[in-house]
Order: sequence, then structure tokens, then C-alpha cells
Amino acid sequence: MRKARRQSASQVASAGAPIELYYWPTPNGWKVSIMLEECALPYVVRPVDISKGEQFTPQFLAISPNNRMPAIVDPRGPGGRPISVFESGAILQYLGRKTGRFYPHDERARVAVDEWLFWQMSGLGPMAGQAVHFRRYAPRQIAYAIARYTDEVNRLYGVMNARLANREFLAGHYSIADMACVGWVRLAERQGQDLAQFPHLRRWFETVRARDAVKRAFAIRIPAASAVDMRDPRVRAVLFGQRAR
Ligand SMILES: N[C@@H](CCC(=O)N[C@@H](CS)C(=O)NCC(=O)O)C(=O)O
Repeated sequence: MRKARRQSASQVASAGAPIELYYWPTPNGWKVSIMLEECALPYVVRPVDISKGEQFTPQFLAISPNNRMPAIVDPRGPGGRPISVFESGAILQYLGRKTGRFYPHDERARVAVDEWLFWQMSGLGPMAGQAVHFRRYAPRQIAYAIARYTDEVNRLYGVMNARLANREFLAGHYSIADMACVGWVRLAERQGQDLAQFPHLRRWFETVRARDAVKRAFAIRIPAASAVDMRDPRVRAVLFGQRAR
């Protein structure tokens, strides 16, 4: 794990110990960089090069036992002591509780945010991930698998589109639920989706991605990530066919 070259405004603005963000530029990583930027929390990016297997180092597994990024270490956690958090949904909720922002206290409003956050975690993310895998990365094109996941993502986009027909954001007000979804919709084309079919979803996507914090989060560059070639057998051996260790 190396330090990112670029530091955003909120990273340099505060003199306090920053939150460490274990990160690679994917939709799951973007969720957390967006929330950190939205809350102007000081943070430092610790790239985890998942194409090289850095997610399997003992140091990383100690904070993220599922060998997946993102994860965070907050040096000023509960009781003023450090805490690590893995799973992007848990991180968003933690940061929401810590800052009191984008995760309402009112129980009805919080339930709505949780519904759409869990919907993303259990539906949109995994299904879109599988759609991309079978459309782009599988060693051969399997029509049944491509149709199954592309159709399911299409259904999920339809659910979001209907939800957004009469409200600005997924849970009413802008929240961690929107942050969880926007990175996936950003990659709609790779999932075989056309936003022209979903006008309310497209309006929401344009609104969310135009936010300054979201722009800053999407602008974080990890040069090694741009250089990854998913056809490289060494990369494929790391990422695909993982079994219990
Ligand atoms: N449910 C996890 C999923 C995270 C996840 O799938 N991360 C991927 C990149 S998007 C990863 O770290 N992959 C490493 C690997 O496959 O070994 C979360 O939301 O945090």
C-alpha cells in the first residue's frame, strides 16, 4: 500500500490526524471518498492495488478480513480511540453517525436511507458487478449469464427510476444512499444499460455527479489503477477464481 500522490482540499485543510482510506478507484471505493469529501473530513488515501493482491496482505486483512476494499481507519473513533471499519455500507453509516450528516437522526427518515442503502449493497452493487464480469471479463461470452445479470440490472434501474419520479433523491433528501448508488450508475454502459430509458434516474445522476464533492471524489487519480490490464493473466489470477485460504 502506498500513499496517493494527490491530496484533496479537505485532506490538507485540517492539521488533525486524518482518516486513512484504503481505496482503489471502483464504485465501492467511490462511495467512501464521496462521503469523506461531502463531510470535508481530513483523510489520506492508502491505495490497495487489488490487481496485485495487496488486499491479501496481513496488514490489510487485519482491518478488512473479507480481502475487499474499501476500509477506513479513523484515529479518532469512539472514545477517542482508533477504529477500523470495513464494508462500504458500514463505513457510510459510521461516518454518517460520526458527523451527523447525510444520515438523518429522525427514525422514519433513517429507515428510508437504510432501505436504499441496503438495496444498493445487496442488489445494485452485486448484480451490476456480475453484469460487468460476464459482459467484459469472463473468458468466454455466456449468453445466459449476460442476459440474466443485464436484465436484473435493468430491472433495478427501473426500480430507481420509478422511485425518483416524484422525489429528488432516493430517500427524499440527499444521503449516503445516493452516494452508494451514483458510482454504479456512472458505469451504466458497461452494465449494458442506457440511461435514456430511465429519464428520472438520468436527472438524478446528473444532479448528484454535478456536486463539487462528488466531482472531487471522482477526480482522485491512482496512476497504477489506470495501467491495469484486465486481460493480463497475472491480474486475472489474483482477482478471479478466489477460494477459501
Ligand atoms: N461488499 C463490499 C464489496 C467490496 C468489493 O467488492 N471490493 C472490490 C473492488 S470493487 C475488491 O476489493 N476486490 C478485491 C478482490 O476481488 O480481491 C463493500 O461494499 O465494501
